[in-house]
Amino acid sequence: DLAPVRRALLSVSDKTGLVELGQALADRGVELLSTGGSAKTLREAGLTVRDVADVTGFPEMMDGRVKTLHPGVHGGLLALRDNDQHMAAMTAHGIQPIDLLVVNLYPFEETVAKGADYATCIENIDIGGPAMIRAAAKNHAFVNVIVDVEDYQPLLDELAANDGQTSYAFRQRLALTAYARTGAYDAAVSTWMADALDEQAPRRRAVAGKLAQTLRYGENPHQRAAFYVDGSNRPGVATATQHQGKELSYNNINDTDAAFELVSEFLPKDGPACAIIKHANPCGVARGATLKEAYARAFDCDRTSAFGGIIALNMTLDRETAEEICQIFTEVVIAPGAHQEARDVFASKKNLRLLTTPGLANPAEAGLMLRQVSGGYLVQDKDNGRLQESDLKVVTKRAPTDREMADMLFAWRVAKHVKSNAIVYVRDGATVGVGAGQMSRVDSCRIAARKAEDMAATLGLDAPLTQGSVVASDAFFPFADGLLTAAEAGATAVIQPGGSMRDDEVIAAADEAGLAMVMTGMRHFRH
Ligand code: 93A
Repeated sequence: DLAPVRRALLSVSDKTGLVELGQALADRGVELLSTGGSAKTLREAGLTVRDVADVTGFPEMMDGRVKTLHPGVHGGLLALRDNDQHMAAMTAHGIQPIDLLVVNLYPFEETVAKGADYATCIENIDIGGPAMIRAAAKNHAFVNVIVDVEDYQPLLDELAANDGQTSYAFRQRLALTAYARTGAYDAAVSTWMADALDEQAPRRRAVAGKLAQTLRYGENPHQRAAFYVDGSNRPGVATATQHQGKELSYNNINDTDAAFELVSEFLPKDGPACAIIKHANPCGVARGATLKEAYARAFDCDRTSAFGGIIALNMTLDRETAEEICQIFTEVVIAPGAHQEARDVFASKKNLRLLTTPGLANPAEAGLMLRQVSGGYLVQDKDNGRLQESDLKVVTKRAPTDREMADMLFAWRVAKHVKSNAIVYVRDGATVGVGAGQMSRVDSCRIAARKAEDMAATLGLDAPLTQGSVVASDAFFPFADGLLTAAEAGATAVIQPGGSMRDDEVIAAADEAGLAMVMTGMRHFRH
């Protein structure tokens, strides 16, 4: 199953390593064919190269849109070397076999990332490159296809080990890499275009991504993992700059994303905010007069869980906040910027990863969410639901006070980011108890209240901070029991979707307990 490499076609946008590869191939006696810019680079290095135009009998035309799209190229890539008819066709039409294709595509993803205009992005959609890659990959029984600079050296090693030939297994792996690349490339085009047209219909959006990073392991050390980016280039963990600390792990990426999406609910113009995440759930979210205070108040929601957490801030990290954060062990801090002084403070904390983004995420932006199930994917719109005070319906005799209203809106935004069943107690713009991921809503109410009691003991308070708090529930209370648990914990106002068969019972119980309650008409399940 060894196949010789006698003729190579090199057509690359990224010229890194091209001359070295060309030289090594030429040294092995391989004939080099090449397209305009690649041929020029090779010739300037003193190598002998034949122009593809010479093979096709056509000049490169239409601004390079048509260079390699010709039977002289595709026949040479696709012909089965052990098929007499194919070989006869080659002879009849003067087509010569191409045994090695080296292509890297027009930098479409990079062009989009730079914020290029529509026409520039269109011009950077490579057509001839993917066509050749797919042809060569299909014919991997005989042909080698390289799409990544990283594979140049392995190719040369393979040729060296096999006297100028490659093994079938080697070519198979190259073909696999090649199809992964063309698949991701077209997905990037599709994602860009869907964004440009603001198209959200799942059937018009491709689901794929580009490998950004091979991770050390997945959720657990025995699971392999990788990070793929979709090319949409939104502010977030995928596009953040890491300033220090070890490489992000799978769980770090997942939690950092959760933290950043949550804190992005709070615009800087409304003041500093901080979210601390553990296991993808918030264990503290708060506003503050300063960023340091926002962090300290978020920390005070659940100091035990915050240890080893992921912190997201909605403003540029300052020195004071950085010093406060350094008091305990934290895995990751993400913020839309960090002052040099703050970075200096972190410099001694070698394990702390600091990420900065060009801005906050836009929680109102449309997008898709993807989840894998056995045998398929579930695709849905991102939960970008957001409410104003005017969207809420007061259903109790007592209307909420202004303070309760502000806290309810805060609690509702947090609840959207808590795994169901989600219960969030908030007082004065800070969570004071979070109940997450329970199968029963009443359990979430109890757990959140109990956490507040534990914190009261830690902080030496007379009463838990749930006294005088408001409570948000991500879905309706099916019975009055959850609501009554919250009232017992000291909550005075409730925000919930409503829509239960027993809404009347729940409203009556709220009235009896003297609670104010508003209904949102919107649910925020998150699983
Ligand atoms: O515009 S294209 O889609 N039309 C083609 O026929 C074609 N053939 C190769 N782009 C084409 N290519 C691409 O040109 C390759 O994928 C590669 O990225 C680039 C190399 O061009 P040059 O050698 O002129 O720098």
